[in-house]
Amino acid sequence: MTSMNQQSGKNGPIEQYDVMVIGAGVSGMYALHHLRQMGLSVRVYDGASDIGGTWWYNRYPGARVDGPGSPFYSYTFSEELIQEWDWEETQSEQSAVLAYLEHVADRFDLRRDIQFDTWVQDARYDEATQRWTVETDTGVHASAPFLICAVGALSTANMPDIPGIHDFAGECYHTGRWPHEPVSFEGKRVAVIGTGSSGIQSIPEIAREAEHVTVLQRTPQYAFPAGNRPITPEERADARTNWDSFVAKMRSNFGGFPYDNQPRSALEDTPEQREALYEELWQRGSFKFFLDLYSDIATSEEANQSLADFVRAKIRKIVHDPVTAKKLLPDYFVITKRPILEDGYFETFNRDNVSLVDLREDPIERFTRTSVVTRSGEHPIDMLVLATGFDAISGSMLRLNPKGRGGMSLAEKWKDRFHNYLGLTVAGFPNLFMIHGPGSPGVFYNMPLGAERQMDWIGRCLRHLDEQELGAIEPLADSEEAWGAEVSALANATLFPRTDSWWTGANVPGKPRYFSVYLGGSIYYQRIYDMADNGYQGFVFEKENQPGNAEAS
Ligand code: N01
Repeated sequence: MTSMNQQSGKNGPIEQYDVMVIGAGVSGMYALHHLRQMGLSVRVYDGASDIGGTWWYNRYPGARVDGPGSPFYSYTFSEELIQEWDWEETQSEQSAVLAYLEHVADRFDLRRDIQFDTWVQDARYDEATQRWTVETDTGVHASAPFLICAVGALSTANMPDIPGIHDFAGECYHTGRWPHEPVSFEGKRVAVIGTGSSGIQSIPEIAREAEHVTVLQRTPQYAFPAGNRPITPEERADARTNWDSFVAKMRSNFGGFPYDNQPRSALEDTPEQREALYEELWQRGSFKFFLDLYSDIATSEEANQSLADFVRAKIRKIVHDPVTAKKLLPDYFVITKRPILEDGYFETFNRDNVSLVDLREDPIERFTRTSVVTRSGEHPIDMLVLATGFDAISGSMLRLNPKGRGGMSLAEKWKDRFHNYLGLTVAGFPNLFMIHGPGSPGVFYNMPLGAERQMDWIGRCLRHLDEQELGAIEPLADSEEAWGAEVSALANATLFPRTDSWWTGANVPGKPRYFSVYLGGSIYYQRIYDMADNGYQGFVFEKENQPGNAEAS
C-alpha cells in the first residue's frame, strides 16, 4: 500500500492516501487511530471545527449521555484511557464527554490527520483505478482506494417543514446544531417542538430560566428517571482494576454493556411481583432500567402492557393537572420508540410558566414573525427550539450521497430501501465501508464499542485485500437481499416495527418506512467475523488494477 503523496489532476494536485475517512466523531477518531496503527496513510474530513461529531454539535442545555452511562460509554481499545480519565457522573454531560474525546485526540495525536471545517461535497468511485476521489468545499481534491463513512447515525438534523417557519424573526435553534455561544432564555417566551430525548432533556432546563415555555408535542413519550449520580471512588477503582473483565463482559452482552442479560419472562411473575420490580427499577433509574427488565417486554404485548400501564400511572401521579397529564400519556407499546431518560421532565408541567399543546388535537397551522399559530389560537414567542431529531441511521449517508459503479448515486440505490450487506458495505460501491450504517446494530449497541468492533473488521478486511493483492471488495446483490431479509425477520419478531419512530424512518416525510437496525446485538459481531473467516462469504473481489476481473467468494 502507498503512503500520502500527490498527483496532478485537471483541477490541480490530487492528494493520495491509503484511506479516507469522513467524520471525526467517536467512530472516525477510532478509525484514524486503528488505520494508523496498521501503517496506513489516512486523511479524515469533518465539517465541524474540532473532533467529537455528535458531541461537538449537541450542546443544548441538559445534553447528557442517556444510555448506560460512564465509564462504559467510552473506548476500550486503550487500557490507559480508563486508567487516566476520571469520569465524574454516571450520565456524563455533553461537555464531559467532549472533554474525554479531546483527551483521546491529544493522547493519540489525532488532529494532525484530520481536516476540520471541510465538507465533502462529492465522493465517487473510479472503476478504472479502483480508487475513491473526494472533493470538498475548501477545494481539496483527494483520492484513496478505500473510503470509510463514519458520518454518524444521528447527525443530519431533521428540520420541520411548517408554513411560515422561515418568517419567524426571533431566535431559532435546533438542538443538534446548538450554538457554541451561551444562549439566554431569561425573560423569553420559548416554544419547543419535539419531545424526544433532546426535548425531554432540555425542556426542564429551559423552563428554569424562561418567562414561559410552550411545549409543542406531537407524540407523548414514556420517559424514565435518569438516576444520574456521582461515580463513587469504589466504582472508579473497580472499573480500573477489573477493566479487562468489564470489557470481556461488554463484548458478550447483547447491547455492549457489562451487565447480565435478563432471561425471565414478565409473564412468569404475578402482577404484584412485576409492579415491585418496576418500582425498584424506577426508584434506581438509569438506562439499566431496560437492561434489568424482563426479557419479553419488546416481544410480548401482554408483558409490554404491564410496563406501559406502570409508566402511565407514574405520569398521572407526577403531573398535578389531570388534563395536562392526560395529554402526556403515551398510547403505543412502551420502549418501541427509543427509551428516554429524564430528570424532572414530567414535574416541569407543574410549573406555572410551562404549557403543553397536544399537536394531535391542536396542530400547528403556521408561524408568523412573532408567534406560532395552532388551530386553537396564536402563541406569541421570542424563541423557537427545534428538538425535532434527525434523519437518523441512513440520513448522513444519503447527504454524502457517494457515487459508485457507473456513477450510480447512493440516493438512487436507496430509493426504496437501504440495501447493504452486514451493515458495512453496499453492492455497486466497492471499497466503501460504513460505520453504524443501516443494517448494523448501530444505535442498539454501545456506540463507541460498536464502532471499534466494526472498524476492527474493516481493518482486517483491508489487510486481507493487501495480502491477497486484491484491488476491490464489494458485496453481491444476493447477499444484500439475504441480509435485508435477516434484518427484517429479527425486527418483525418484536413490537418495534409496530410503532412510528426514527428507527422506522417515520419521523422524516418520504423516507422508506421499515426498521433498518440489525437487532441481533452482539451476535452480529460473531456473524461478521465468521463470514470473514469463511473467505468473506457473500462478497466479490477484483484483482489489483484489473477491474472487471471479479472472483466471487
Ligand atoms: O429526536 P427524536 P431527539 N412537528 O426523533 C418531534 C439520541 N440522543 O433529538 O415522536 C412536530 O427522538 C417528534 O415527534 P414524533 C437518542 O438515541 C442521545 O430527541 O415523531 N413534532 C419527537 O417528539 C435519541 O433517541 C442523547 O411524533 C415533530 C421529536 O420531535 C436520538 O438521539 C441526547 C416534528 C424528535 O425526537 C434522537 O433524539 C439526545 C414536526 N414536524 C438524543 N418532527 C444523548 O445521549 C419531529 N417532531 C446525549
